[in-house]
Amino acid sequence: MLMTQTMRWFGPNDPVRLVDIRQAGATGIVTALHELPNGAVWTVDAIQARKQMIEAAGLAWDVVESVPVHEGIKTAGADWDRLIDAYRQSLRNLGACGVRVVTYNFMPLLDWTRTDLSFAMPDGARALRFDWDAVAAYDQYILERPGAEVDYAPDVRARARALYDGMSAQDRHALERTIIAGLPGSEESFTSAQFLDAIGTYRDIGAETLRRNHVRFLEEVCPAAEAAGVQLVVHPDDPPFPIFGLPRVVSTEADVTNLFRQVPSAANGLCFCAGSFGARADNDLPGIIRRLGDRIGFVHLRSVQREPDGKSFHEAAHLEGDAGMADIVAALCEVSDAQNRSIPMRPDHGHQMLDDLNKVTNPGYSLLGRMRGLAELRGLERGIRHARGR
Ligand code: DNO
Repeated sequence: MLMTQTMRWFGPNDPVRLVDIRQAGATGIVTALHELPNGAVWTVDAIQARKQMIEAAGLAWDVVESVPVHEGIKTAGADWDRLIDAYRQSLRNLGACGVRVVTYNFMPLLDWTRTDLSFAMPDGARALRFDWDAVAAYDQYILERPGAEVDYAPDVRARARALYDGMSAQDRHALERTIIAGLPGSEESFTSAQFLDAIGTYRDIGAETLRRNHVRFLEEVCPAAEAAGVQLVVHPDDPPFPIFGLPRVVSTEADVTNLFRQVPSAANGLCFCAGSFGARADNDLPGIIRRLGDRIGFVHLRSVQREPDGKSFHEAAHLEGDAGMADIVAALCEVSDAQNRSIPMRPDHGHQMLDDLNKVTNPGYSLLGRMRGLAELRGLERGIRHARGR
């Protein structure tokens, strides 16, 4: 069965309109009630109102991205019970409204992180980039995180110093905003002072504790999700390794397999993100799909081009870069056919290109680059199926 083509939409304030998404050829929408504060219950009325808006445009609300997991859950703080109750209630309300796939992540403090939102590609388009030297420069010389230097190899430290010294005050400010002010869809936003403070809340929370809190969260909410007919799909860490001394525990196939082993509920699923997993060369992307296919409830398709230092990357066009998109889509075709279901996918991120270069856009979420990506991906899927005779 063909994948269900969706696009992310940030709600009524998104400069990309529902009619644009429909013309791009998607049938489904991926969105959230972004206006609600983290930890609030999503009411049936609010969900219904958004759903009607989407349906009035001839589209379906296929996936929620995301119902945010509050920091008080990630850190198992004092407010745990109230936050878990609110989360369960939001899932019940979504299920009652017929919205059945809910994405979330378990990254401490920061969601996805980049250092450059306007990296020039050879064809003149602009891409998102994550540069480890720039992270090191920010961490050591702008954030001035105590002890940061132990996280960087001597050659990285030397390059970071030179990078920082060559930056104007404006460049330094821009780097800071890019890293911590919150990219589209992010759940938190900080100043450097607030960020440093917040990092302190993880002083006693290493990877093991964070994993435990994640399992506990799933044990508490999966039964409610199952009863509501909702699948929770965890989004992998982006990038898939610790940054700023904060643990990240959903970075590899083993991390995810472990979660499924510990919480076997059918409501415990995966949002397979080719870009996030793909930033690590040791993640076998088609293999993850083949082995964990029955858990995959949603797919983000994009391709990163890894850079030689093993940490940095930029976002290539959807069929270029290191992902190996043809093998990924072929594996998805196998999984969906074996299970006779249509898996919702969206073209993730996209270059800022053509007319969008002259517009104010949400980084990674301008229309034309994603429309190009979706067109290429749907062609790839049809081509693979045609060659296989189905
Ligand atoms: C970035 C997105 C992430 C994702 C969250 C899921 O473009 O893929 O922000 O939505 O991590 O909770």
